[in-house]
Amino acid sequence: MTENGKKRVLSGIQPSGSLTIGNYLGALRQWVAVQDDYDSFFCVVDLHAITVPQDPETLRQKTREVAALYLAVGIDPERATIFIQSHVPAHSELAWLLTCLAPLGWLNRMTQFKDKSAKMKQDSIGAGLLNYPTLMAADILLYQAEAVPVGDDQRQHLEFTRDLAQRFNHLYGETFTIPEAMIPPAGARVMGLDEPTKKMSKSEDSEYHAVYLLDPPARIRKKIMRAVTDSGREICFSDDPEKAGVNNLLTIYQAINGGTREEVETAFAAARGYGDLKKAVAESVVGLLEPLQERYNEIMAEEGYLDDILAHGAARAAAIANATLAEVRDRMGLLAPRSHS
Ligand code: AQP
Repeated sequence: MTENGKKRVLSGIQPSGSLTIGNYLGALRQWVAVQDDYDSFFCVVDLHAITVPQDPETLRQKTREVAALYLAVGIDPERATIFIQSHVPAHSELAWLLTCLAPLGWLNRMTQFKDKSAKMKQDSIGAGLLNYPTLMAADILLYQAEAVPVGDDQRQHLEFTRDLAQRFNHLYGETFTIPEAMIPPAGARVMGLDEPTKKMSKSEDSEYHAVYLLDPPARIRKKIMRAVTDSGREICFSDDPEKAGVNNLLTIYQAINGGTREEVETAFAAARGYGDLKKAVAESVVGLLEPLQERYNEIMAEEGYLDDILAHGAARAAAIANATLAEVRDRMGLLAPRSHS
């Protein structure tokens, strides 16, 4: 519990590409919903992005883009703290201290590491990719966050964070709050439009894989109309991998428009085929993203606005993070520095 009596949440997104509707439905939308009830910290996790190779100029540009999108989706800097992870050095320092406690066996078991490293040449996999969950644990634990709003793919990393926090508390005494994952009921796992058995990701290259938050309406329609489905006609939710494409389109529709699964299926009972479903999904996505894109353009056009918010956010975040870090250093036996007089 914080000074204002509210529980705290922290979450972040990597500026490793253009944000997708998966990032929005799985994470961002929840952030907007919780900002009134929780003391909220949302960061752009640039240190996570560099666990795989990034072009420096593109990374800088994407970092600002992601921060501006946080504002454009409705995160209010008066109510929530928005900052860039690397602007608060405590994240790197706590990550190192926790790295020294993180069992290699736990890290080796992480699905994201296995998936990402499998796509890379063995000698180009950086140790940072393996240590990614330890940095994520540091992000969360620094703020003593009680809840972490994320999509379903981050469940395992959250479990890792909880285990590591418990290990620290056991070894050095109660220090960290044990966080809970906050996973949305619909939209927690949006799948790729071109390959609906695979999670939609911002760092996939294929042109028809994802709808990006900044895609113009014509491109959104084109991508959704080309989404992979099956040779049937039945429009219903299903766990059958054959029907994964239709299931994904229905999931996106439901996540945007609400309603139960039955209500969504009933809405499409009179549809003449998958074309009608795709049109309805495309219009829902366009309707969702158009106002967001307008706000994004306004934010980017206002000189200094974004940078001021980020500077203020980093200062606010650092005050809290540094206090936790000082306690951790002390508990681990690191000599406190004395200022030079
Ligand atoms: N397809 C998705 N459906 C629902 N939620 C999703 N998230 C990501 N993809 C989906 C959620 O968005 C947040 C972003 O997390 P991240 O950028 O730190 O890393 P990620 O989960 O690895 O996301 P991406 O888009 O797949 O990035 P890349 O391609 O760079 O690895 C998290 O809350 C995540 O759950």
